[in-house]
Amino acid sequence: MLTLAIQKSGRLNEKTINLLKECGILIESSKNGQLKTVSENFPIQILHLRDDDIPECVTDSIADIGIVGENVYLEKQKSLDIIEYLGFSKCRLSIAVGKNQKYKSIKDLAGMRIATSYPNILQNFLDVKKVKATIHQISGSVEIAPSIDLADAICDIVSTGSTLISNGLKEVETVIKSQAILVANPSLSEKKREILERLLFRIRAVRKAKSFKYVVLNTPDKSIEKIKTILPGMKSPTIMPLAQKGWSSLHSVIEEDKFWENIANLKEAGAQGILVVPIEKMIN
Ligand code: PRT
Ligand code: ZN
Repeated sequence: MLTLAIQKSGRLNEKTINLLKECGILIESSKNGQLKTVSENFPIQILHLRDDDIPECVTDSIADIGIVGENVYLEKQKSLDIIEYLGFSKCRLSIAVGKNQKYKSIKDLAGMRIATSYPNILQNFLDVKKVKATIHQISGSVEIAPSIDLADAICDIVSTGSTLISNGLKEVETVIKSQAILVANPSLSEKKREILERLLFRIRAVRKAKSFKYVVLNTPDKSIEKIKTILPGMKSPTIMPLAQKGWSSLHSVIEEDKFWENIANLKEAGAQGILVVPIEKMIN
């Protein structure tokens, strides 16, 4: 049995549970503050924790693996194996100053008081940039620190940027980019590693499927070669004749982020009736 620590509630929770569901792993949700739940159909038990406690729990082998924001993992300075970047809960840790404050370069941070909940990451960043500033560690509502004269700048998590704007701040430096990651204790037993590999296989199939789309289109036979170069597919596209002579149906997969770039090329090559369908799982 493998023990996975996940966030009990908050921004990571729903997406983590969804990922497990998409991997076909059924778990009970943590009702009535339950700390531990067991999967009905996969050898895994779930510890429901505050995200800040996850790196330490995995380090201390209370959990074998954990899903946590890279920002929290880096701040806690624990030495775990990063097994996989999961692509959700993307954000950045940024430095912001008052919107009317003059700011030309990072040197302008010298001598400032910077409020943050991420003192370790910030100190490391300032050291690398050779800037001397004072770090004020506060645990919440960092964005109001400048308005109550507790700090001259802040270093906090930014996603859309609207919290900064509504507090009269402007983003001036990105300290790190972050997303949810799967971390593991470096000394897992052989048996646990096997279960982790099975889990990872499923996570990768789900994630890969999300970045591809299944494409079905009709094409005049004379355009097939050209369309094949635009849509190479996993091995090569499937081509089937249509009832109408001189036409074929072509099935292939395409990377989601290349789709819009290629759609004009497909039309230009003569493709018609283009259908784009989501893929649930993708295994090479
Ligand atoms: O209770 P627990 O300790 O488990 O949770 P928490 O309150 O410490 O964390 P939570 O649930 O807020 O966030 C969990 C993780 O989600 C973070 O560690 C990040 O990895 C990630 N994440 C992604 C975010 C955001 N986006 C985010 N926007 N974490 C926080 N924010 C906050 C930010 O602190 C700021 O107050 O949202 C505000 C900024 O958002 P924008 O969209 O206005 O820029
Ligand atoms: Zn937290």
